[in-house]
Amino acid sequence: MNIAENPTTESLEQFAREIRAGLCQAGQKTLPSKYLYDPLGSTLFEAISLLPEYGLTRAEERILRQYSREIVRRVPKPAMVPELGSGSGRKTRWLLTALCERESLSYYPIEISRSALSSCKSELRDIEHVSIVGVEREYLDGLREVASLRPHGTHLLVLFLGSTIGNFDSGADARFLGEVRGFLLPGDSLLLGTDLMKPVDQMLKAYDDPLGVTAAFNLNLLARINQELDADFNLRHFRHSSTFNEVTGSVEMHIRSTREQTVSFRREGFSVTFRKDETIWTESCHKYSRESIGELAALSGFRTEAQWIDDQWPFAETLLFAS
Ligand code: AVJ
Repeated sequence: MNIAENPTTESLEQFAREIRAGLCQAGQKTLPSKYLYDPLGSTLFEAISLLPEYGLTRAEERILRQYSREIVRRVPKPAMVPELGSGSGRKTRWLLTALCERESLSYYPIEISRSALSSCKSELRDIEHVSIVGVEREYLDGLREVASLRPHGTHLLVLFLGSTIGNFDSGADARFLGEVRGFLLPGDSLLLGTDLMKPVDQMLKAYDDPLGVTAAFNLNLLARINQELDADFNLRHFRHSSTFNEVTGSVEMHIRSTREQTVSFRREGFSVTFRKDETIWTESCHKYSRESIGELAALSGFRTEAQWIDDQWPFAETLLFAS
């Protein structure tokens, strides 16, 4: 089953609007990182998660494989389980398997990427006693929808894994979790995955691998824009770059123009000029400390119930309760 947004013209218009706004604003050009995940982008991210330099996904999977029973024991039943950005669904398997040992339940992956949603559904289809209801919406719209379906007395366990929270700018992460909190009742829970601060060279390698998979993932955003908006980015004249911003504590992915050039958007009827070495900022990946997770939780109306940290790659899974 699926709860789908009405079809694609509206989302194509929104895509066009957001791309144009990000490229035409004064100062630093930006593109929203959520658009990295078209079918090829989602597949490239799956490949990133297998790279030796990118330990994040494997760390979280180790935690969930090892501690899902313990996590589930702390969550009241009956439970409904929405997930913000399910991706392939591979890590979620461990939690759903532990949950359905005690009750049958509904799982609601919330995703704007239709291809991610359908691979998640086929990945998890075989788990017994779990019915999967895909929600093709932005996170907060999807969560509002799922929360409105809650039967009286049911507990919500919201999953927000993979350190996707780190893609929000600092301050925006707490505002976003505050909005999530607004759809919950006291005692509902949020399982939050966050990548932790590590030595800078280790973080940079994770976002600039020698095989060039991350570069392909980043540049694919331009290929997607070419395809969907009939633009003419020449991908050979742009380069992937990653830097660590010491002030914000985030790895930033950029796309750098290797020359002065103009890109036309024929469908939209505008063009954008680039100076040599000018960049488009496509993603921030904030790295947390244990203290900053606690502060983030408190600021947004949650308290920390328990936390698990991987011993090979600093990554934290934190179970929060709505206060
Ligand atoms: C999927 C958002 C967790 O921020 O590390 C991986 C995306 N970007 N390599 C991250 C990503 C570049 C990833 N998340």
